[in-house]
Amino acid sequence: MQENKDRICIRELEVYAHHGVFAEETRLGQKFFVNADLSMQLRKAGTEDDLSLSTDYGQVCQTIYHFLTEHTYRLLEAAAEHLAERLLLDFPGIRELTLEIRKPAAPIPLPVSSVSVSIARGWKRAVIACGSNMGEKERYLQEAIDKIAGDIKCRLLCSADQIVTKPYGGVEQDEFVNGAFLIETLYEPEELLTFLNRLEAEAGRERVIRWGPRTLDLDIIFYENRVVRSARLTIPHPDMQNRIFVLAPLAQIVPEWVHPLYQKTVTQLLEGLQEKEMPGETAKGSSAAV
Ligand code: A4P
Ligand code: MG
Repeated sequence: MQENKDRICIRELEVYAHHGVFAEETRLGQKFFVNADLSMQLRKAGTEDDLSLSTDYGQVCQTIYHFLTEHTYRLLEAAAEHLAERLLLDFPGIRELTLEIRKPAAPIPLPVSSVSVSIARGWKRAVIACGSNMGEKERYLQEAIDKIAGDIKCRLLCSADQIVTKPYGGVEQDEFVNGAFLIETLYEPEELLTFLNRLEAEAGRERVIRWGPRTLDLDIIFYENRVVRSARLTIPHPDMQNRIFVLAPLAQIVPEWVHPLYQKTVTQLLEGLQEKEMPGETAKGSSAAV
């Protein structure tokens, strides 16, 4: 797919506000200038000449103005971070933005014309696999999906059918119900993991045996095409390519998603695994129960 380069650009919006580390800055206030580049799809609004198919830049300016005058932050970084989030939440057409807040009269005793902070933020796509093999399995999965859909920083785009699967990994335990869903989120990967771990805890999840029984397991499979390797988090999920109970639901919702390390689509990974596990059988139709 071709990269979307459509933008609405706001330049040098002047706002008198009270952000700063020094007491005089928050007491007296000073001028700030805001630049914003809003990334969105403008083709339809352009061809139809219809404002309702675009984002009203007048309203965006009003939101920036009111937000910066009604809040006080010590740091430009904090003002920019919170303002970016507000714009992404309030204007659904904005997928990504860059935001610069400039302070022309920063209290620096040197001949500097201005300082500014510039950040880029946006909605990111993530694929999450879910599983349960204790208690009311379907209900645990459904409640997790409902909570994710209800979270202000997540949008549920689609979810796969739930499938019943045999336990994988050698632990003697009850069969699983598995699923997967695609979201757009404002959480960064580690924040998303913290949020998902909270949902697992709310479902009464206890971590006793590795790969053992659980009320709810939520694993981040993909986050955009990023590769993450930290102490807490590995993305893409390191064992996904060996699990039909992950790949089969994924093939329903994101068949063309390319694994950033293997450079294969989900469909190719699934077909490769099925061929390995069940040589000679056709890939399609054999993946529902594992
Ligand atoms: N972690 C690292 N990367 C990720 C990621 N991408 N997404 C860390 C989520 N978590 C990630 O996981 C241990 C730690 O992995 C987390 O604290 C997080 O910091 P866990 O869920 O607490 O422990 P676990 O589930 O026992 O281990 P693991 O390796 O995550 O197991 P899996 O991969 O979750 O597999 N059989 C069937 N049929 N269906 C299943 O769903 N699930 C498992 C567990 C075993 N067999 C199964 C199924
Ligand atoms: Mg897990």
